[in-house]
Amino acid sequence: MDLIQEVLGIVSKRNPNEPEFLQAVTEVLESIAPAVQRRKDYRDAKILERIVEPERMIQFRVPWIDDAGQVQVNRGYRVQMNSAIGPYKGGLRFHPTVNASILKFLAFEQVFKNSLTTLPMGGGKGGADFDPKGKSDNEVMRFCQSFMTELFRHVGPNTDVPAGDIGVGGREIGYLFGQYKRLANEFTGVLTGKSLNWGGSLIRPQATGYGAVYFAEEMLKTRRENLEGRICTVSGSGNAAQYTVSKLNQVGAKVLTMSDSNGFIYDKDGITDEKLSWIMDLKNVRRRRIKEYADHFGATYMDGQRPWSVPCECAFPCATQNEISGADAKTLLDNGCYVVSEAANMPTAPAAVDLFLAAKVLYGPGKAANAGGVAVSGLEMSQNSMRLPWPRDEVDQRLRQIMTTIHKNASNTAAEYDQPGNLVIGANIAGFVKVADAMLDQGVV
Ligand code: NDP
Ligand code: 2IT
Repeated sequence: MDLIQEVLGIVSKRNPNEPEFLQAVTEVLESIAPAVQRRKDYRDAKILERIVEPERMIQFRVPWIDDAGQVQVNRGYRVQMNSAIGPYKGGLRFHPTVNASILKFLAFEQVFKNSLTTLPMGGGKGGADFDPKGKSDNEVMRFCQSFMTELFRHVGPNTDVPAGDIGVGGREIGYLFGQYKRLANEFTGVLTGKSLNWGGSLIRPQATGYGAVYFAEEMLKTRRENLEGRICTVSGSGNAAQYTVSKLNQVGAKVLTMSDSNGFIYDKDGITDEKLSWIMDLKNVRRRRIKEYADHFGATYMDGQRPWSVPCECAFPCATQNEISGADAKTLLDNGCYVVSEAANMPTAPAAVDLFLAAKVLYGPGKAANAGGVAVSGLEMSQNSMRLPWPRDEVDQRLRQIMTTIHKNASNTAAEYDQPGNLVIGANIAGFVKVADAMLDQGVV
């Protein structure tokens, strides 16, 4: 469709040197073309031209003092992409690779993901090129305080509600919240992923991983199968990966791998709950490298490699963008992998997505499969508004229900557009139509 290429041309011209943003926009726009074809009102209202442009983007200096007394300077951002269906909502990423391209791709994906959750949340993302690795707790605290000293004027419980992402977990959310409360002089649900005893929701730490497994179960149900006894590979060893492994163990699957940015471990006996607890302590408390698992448990460690060469039936990428290349996808398929559920955002490179779709494996794209994290963030917002926490079972039930609904919606939409089983098209169109209709209702803004 000419319009799609025309808009992609504008995006690439207006955002030079932003390959991740262009990749995310290209994937979404090309797959929603049939929906745009059907809707002259979308074309007349220039929905595509507007949806690719952030409503607002803030970039700011984050100065802080390290333990040696030296002044350090990082760059902070918040991308407020779309607020048609609710306040901006999305995580903060602290990682040395963070730049405008990465945050805009994440914010763009978030718009459609949040729409799929059925909850009233717009899309945003933020972060900084700060590397928490090797920093003391005090350094992380001073950084977070400085970051929030600027961010606080741009966020609020009805405006923009950040949460965690890579490099931002419970510790960072605590420091950020403390500084917000001090500056705004109010105790309010401005962040999600808070600790339980000061406004957090049960199941939020687990939600991304549990959700990605629930989504895989929904995909398998369409073939009257389940995860029991399935051989799985997982990448990453952070929040998303840990609770993916935990839920896979609960449903009787066997997980062979986990990784970090240095390499992966392969445990042929499976990463049991006991071994996973050890990893959680290693990663969340001692903050060390996954390699130590191999030394401790006598497993294999592959330096500088990703886990996709290990034969599996189900793959759960839980680390970062573009971590499954075309060559990795071919290896996975050759080895018999037929389920891919993305807990990470955009972990599969375009050439690999094409291979998965052509092979007609059960492929759950991130904006559907990892929506459980932000969905429970939405439930945390509801509980904060009511000032009433819900029990664990209630939140878990709602998470499961939301993942089932997302799968059904993506699956039905794919069928409606004559692409049964193609959850890329299904999720993108279903997420898009709700936001586009809201934009139409609200006029040219
Ligand atoms: P964490 O910081 O808790 O963990 C990130 C993990 O990924 C670590 O094991 C890290 O290794 C690894 N990793 C990060 N960058 C790279 C890289 N460039 N190459 C190889 N490995 C890397 O983050 P999360 O678990 O929260 O996030 C993981 C993914 O899940 C991200 O894509 C995120 O956007 C997505 N996600 C997270 C949600 C959440 O609620 N937290 C919700 C939805 C999606 P190392 O320690 O060596 O850096
Ligand atoms: O990518 C994501 O959906 C997240 N990092 C979680 C966002 C949130 O607001 O909970």
